[in-house]
Amino acid sequence: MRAQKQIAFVDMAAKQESFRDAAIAGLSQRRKSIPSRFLYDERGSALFERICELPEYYVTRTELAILGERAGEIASRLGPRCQLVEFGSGASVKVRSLLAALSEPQAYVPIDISREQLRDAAHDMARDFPDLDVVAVCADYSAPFTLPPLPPTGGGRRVGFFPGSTIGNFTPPEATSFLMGCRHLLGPGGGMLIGVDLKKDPAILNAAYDDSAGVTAAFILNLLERMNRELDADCDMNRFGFEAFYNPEMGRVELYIRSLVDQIVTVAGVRFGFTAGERIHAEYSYKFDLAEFRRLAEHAGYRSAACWTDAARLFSVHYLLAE
Ligand code: AVI
Repeated sequence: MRAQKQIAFVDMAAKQESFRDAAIAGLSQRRKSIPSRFLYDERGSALFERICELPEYYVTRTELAILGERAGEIASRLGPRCQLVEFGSGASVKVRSLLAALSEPQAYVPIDISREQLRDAAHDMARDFPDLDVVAVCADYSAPFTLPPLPPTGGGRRVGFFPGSTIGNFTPPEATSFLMGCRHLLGPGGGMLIGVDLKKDPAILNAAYDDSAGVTAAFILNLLERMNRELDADCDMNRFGFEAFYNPEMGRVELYIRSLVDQIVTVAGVRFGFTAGERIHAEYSYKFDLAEFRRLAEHAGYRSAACWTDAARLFSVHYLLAE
């Protein structure tokens, strides 16, 4: 048994872009848009958790099944005494089966923008994995940042964990620079374990992103309700709708808010005109085939070391090594 391990909390999120600035800048563009990271306020995060439980949203349960069923194989690829750095760790759920399977993992570094959830999750992880150093970092991992000094690896590999196909919410150039940034953070010999949603029958994708219970619609339209709550906006929710569809040419699901009528909306004292049918872009969710994702990883300076999928080939988990 190793000595009692430590838990540390590092706050690097002081200078976050404000929702007000992002909303005003995004709504001032010819093609209106609001960055998808603003979907995740308290209500948005709760709605996203409900999305993960939806029968149509295969993503979460399929990835969890791959991580659970292949935990042994994945652990032996990562090797003994590794440090896991999770980007966007949330409640630290998916990492558990992996940590439990790893041989003598040394440290877990959850990185998340949501301070309270990060603090709670770090304490739970330290309690449930008493042999692990837990270094929680409050930061926006999609913006450049440096990690605090990490405990020595004890000879193991430093591995980034980025589940959920959140990589698909970046455009491909953004995904490439994110992966390059991770490579620099993790250092020589670093690895990345990434969940990547696969291209498939568009009917499955359309159902997953426009579910019959309307939870995804509520999740996306919450951007307007968040503006009403936080930015003194006057969006009338009866005058906006939701639209989501798979665009096969671009290989992505596109999610929008649609104005149902000609109208003027005030947000933080600024007036924005909408024509009937005009859209606000809220999110992309890119889908890849295995070779496409490997090419993207190669551009970012990695080689593909292993890849696991479910039997129906809905989802993939890639293990990349820095070249
Ligand atoms: C977080 N991310 C991977 C989700 C996705 O599938 O792109 C976000 C989401 N948006 C609507 N449904 C789920």
